[in-house]
Amino acid sequence: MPKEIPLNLSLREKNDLTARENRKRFKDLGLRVLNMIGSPGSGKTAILEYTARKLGKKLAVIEGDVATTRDADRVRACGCQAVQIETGGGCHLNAEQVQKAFGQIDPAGVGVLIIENVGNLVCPAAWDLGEDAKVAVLSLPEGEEKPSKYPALFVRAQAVLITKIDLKAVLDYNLEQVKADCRKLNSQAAILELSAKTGEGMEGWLEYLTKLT
Ligand SMILES: Nc1nc2c(ncn2[C@@H]2O[C@H](COP(=O)(O)OP(=O)(O)OP(=O)(O)O)[C@@H](O)[C@H]2O)c(=O)[nH]1
Ligand SMILES: [Mg+2]
Repeated sequence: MPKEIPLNLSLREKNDLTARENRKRFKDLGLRVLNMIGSPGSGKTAILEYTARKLGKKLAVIEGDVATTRDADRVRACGCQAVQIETGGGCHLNAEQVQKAFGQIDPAGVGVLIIENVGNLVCPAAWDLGEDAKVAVLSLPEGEEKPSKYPALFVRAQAVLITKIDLKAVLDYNLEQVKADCRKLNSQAAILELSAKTGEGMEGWLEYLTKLT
């Protein structure tokens, strides 16, 4: 039966209703769901490729990009289900897009669903998709001031993945300052340092995922 949505709701209210439906469906299926958010090129898909190689079919991924199916193709090639959403210009995913994309996933045997949001440090943080937690991805080449300049994501994230740490020496990056800035915004978030390129710190991320399930 088609669902009834009152006409006078704002876009945000409609989104939140659908997000609630998603959350219930995920819970009923026993799925843990993460909404991964970070700047374009911060290394989100690289982390998912690594994760897919380790978790295989226990992981499913929904990819959000403005255009192309490249990220879903990359992650699928590493051994898990992956569905691409092309927003055609939209700078963030919404709950309805996720609901439709999830319809293409076979949940049997899947423990964790990770939604890679459109590369953007601002807009995705404001839209609920029905996830259990938002995960911020912050890469060293973006610079040290990003958490302070774009706080909305870091305030809401349950985990901050500081990635591309293999570049620390070249970039002369003040990791301790960045972690202190993150903690100032959100004292509860787990902060993990890692590199999808060298694998350094990735066991901490995999452990974080294991504890979710
Ligand atoms: N040195 C280094 N490079 C990395 C690392 N992770 C990703 N990269 C590189 O960073 C670039 C962007 O990586 P992606 O994983 O595509 O980034 P993304 O966040 O998914 O990008 P969008 O989907 O466009 O937002 C690629 O050239 C990767 O090879 C890392 O840990 N270390
Ligand atoms: Mg990507």
